Amino acid sequence: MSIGMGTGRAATLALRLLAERVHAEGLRVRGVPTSERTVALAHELGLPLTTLEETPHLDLALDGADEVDPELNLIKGLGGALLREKIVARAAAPRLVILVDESKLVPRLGTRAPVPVEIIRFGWRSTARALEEMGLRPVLRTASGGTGAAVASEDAYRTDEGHYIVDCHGDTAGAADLLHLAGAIKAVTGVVEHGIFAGMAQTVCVATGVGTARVLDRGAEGR
Ligand code: A5P
Repeated sequence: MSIGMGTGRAATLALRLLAERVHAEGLRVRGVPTSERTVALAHELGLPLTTLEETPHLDLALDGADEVDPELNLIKGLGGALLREKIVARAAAPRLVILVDESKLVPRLGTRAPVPVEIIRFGWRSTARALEEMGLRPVLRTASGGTGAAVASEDAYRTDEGHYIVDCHGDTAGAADLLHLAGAIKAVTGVVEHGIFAGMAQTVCVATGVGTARVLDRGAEGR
């Protein structure tokens, strides 16, 4: 199988378990990693890699999420890999399998997490201002973990593609209009991608305890 390899704690656990089976049972898999961290992990685990150029259609993508709503829409990107994650999820469509614990389930997206938005570095303050004019409160993500408008851009977090991320707080919980919000964010010049994954997850596995999980599936009724 060809597998999209996510980024973050849940994806790391899944890849470690997958590697055990690859080595014990001789499963034949190859993966497209969603970050340089996952590239390093795959090398450490001895999992073979491929690229989307070699393997444009994936059988499955495994990843975590920061929030999951009742329709299985997601916020992703607090780990900083949302752009590659979304490209890999699209290559695996519709087989995006999300692994979370119960703390990630929310009634509406934006309940706890901001919406991460990946933007190009050139003119980033103007891009952030355009997001502000939409009623959002974008905060430049820093490498050091500090926040606030006064943070020097030298300390800005850089994605694997060399972009910045602004975490958008504010009234993002209006999930009734989620697609509109996602579209409006994407339409801002300077925005590369946002962390709203609407209608992309087919299955969400929710860990409910040690060794137990329940599975939420998007069925004919949308979940
Ligand atoms: C990485 O950019 C994110 O989308 C992660 O997949 C997400 O933040 C979940 O990560 P954890 O499994 O570490 O909570």
